[in-house]
Amino acid sequence: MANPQSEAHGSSRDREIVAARVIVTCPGRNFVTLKIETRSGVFGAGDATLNGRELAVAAYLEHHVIPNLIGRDAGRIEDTWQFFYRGAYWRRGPVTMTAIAAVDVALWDILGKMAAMPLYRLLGGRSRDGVLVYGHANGRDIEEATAEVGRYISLGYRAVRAQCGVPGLKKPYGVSRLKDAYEPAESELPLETEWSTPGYLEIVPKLFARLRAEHGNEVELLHDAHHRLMPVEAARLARDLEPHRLFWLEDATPADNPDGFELIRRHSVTPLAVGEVFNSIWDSKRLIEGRLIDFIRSTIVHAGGITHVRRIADLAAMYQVRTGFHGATDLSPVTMGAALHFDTWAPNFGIQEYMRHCEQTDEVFPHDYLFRDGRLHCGESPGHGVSIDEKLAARFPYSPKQLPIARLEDGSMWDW
Ligand code: KDG
Ligand code: MG
Repeated sequence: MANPQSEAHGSSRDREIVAARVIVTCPGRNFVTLKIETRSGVFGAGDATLNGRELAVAAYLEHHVIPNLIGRDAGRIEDTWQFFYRGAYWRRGPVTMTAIAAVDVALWDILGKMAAMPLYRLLGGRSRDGVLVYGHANGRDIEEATAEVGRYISLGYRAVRAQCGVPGLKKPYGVSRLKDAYEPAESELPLETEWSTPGYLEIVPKLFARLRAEHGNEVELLHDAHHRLMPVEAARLARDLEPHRLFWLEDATPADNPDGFELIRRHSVTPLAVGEVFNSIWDSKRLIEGRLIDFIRSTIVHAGGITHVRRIADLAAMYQVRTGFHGATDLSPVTMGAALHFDTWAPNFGIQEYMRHCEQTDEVFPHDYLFRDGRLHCGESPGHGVSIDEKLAARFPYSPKQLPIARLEDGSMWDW
C-alpha cells in the first residue's frame, strides 16, 4: 500500500505540509482560524469557530490535529478527511467536525491556489451567476420589524428573515438590544432569557400578515423558530403561516428526534428548513430520505468541511431537498467565502444566509466576495478567496462569550 507521506511523483515535496497554526482573534466577535502552509510556501485558511466553545476546537486542533498534519501531502484531501474522521475512533460531534472542517477547507484553499483556480471550478464549475441570500430584519415589535424588512428591500435584498419581539417577553430570540447586527453571544456567562410559547404563536402570524400587506408578495420571507416549539405547536404555526407563503420556517422543533417533523408535515405545506446545529450526514439522513424537510442548513464549518457537506448536498439532491447554509456572523468570512463557492456550484442550491460582518472583522479577513442586487458573488481569485491578516488579528485578543440560555416562567430549562 502506498505510504500517504511519500507519494512518488513530481510535486509531492512542494505539497508537503510543513507548518500549521491556530489563530484566535476577536475583531468584534471571536473567531478561530487554522492556517496551513506547504513546503512551497502556499497557505490555506480554514474557519474553526464554534460559537461559545471556541477554545475547545482550538485545543483539539493544537493538541490532536496539527501534530498529525505535519509531513502529510496537502493534496490528499479525502485521505486526510478519512484519517481525522475514522482515525480518531471517536466520531462526529461539533468539536471534532469543526476541527476536521478547518483542515478540509484549508486544504481545498491550497489546492485551488496550486491549481490557480477558484474553488467553484474545482468543484465542477458554475451552476449560477450569483447566490441568492437572505438578510436578518429584527424588531422589538411588528412596526419595527416591518420597517426593518423595508430597509433590507431598499438595500436590494430579495429575501429577508423577519423576527419580532413577543409581548411580555424581555429578550426573545433574534431581537437585538442595539440596532446593529444581532450578536447573541453577549456575556462571559450565559445570559438567562425567558420563554413562553402562547404569545409567540399569536404574534408571528400577525407579523407576516403585516409584512405581506406592507411589502407585497415579491419579496421572499423567512422565519426562525430556533428549536423552541413542540411538534404540535410547530404544526400549528406552520399552518397559520401558510397564507403568507414563507420561503421557509426554520428549526420549527428540535430535530434530535426527526419524527417530530412528520407531524408538522402532516398538517402543513409551509416549507421547512433545519440543520444549522447538525455536524454529520447521519443527523439529516432520515429527514432527507423521509422528505420531511425542504432545505438542509448544515454548513461547511460545523459539518466536516467541503468534503462532507458535498456528500450531504448530493444525498439531499436525490430527494429534491435544497441547501440553505447557515451564515450568521459567528461563521467567519472564511466560511462565507468557501460557502459561496459551494453555492455557486451546487446544483441543488436553495439560498444562503447572509448577516454582514462588522468592519473590523472584514479588515482582519480580506475577501473578494461581494453583494449585488440581492445576491452574493464569489470572486475569481484562486482557492476560496479569503485570507487572514495575522498582524491585525493579534490586536484583538480572545474575549470569552457564551450563548444565552432560555427558561420557562417556572424556571425550567428550555431550548434557547
Ligand atoms: O451561534 C448561534 C447562531 O449562529 C444562531 O443563533 C443563529 O439561528 C441562527 C441563524 O439562523 O442564523
Ligand atoms: Mg437559525
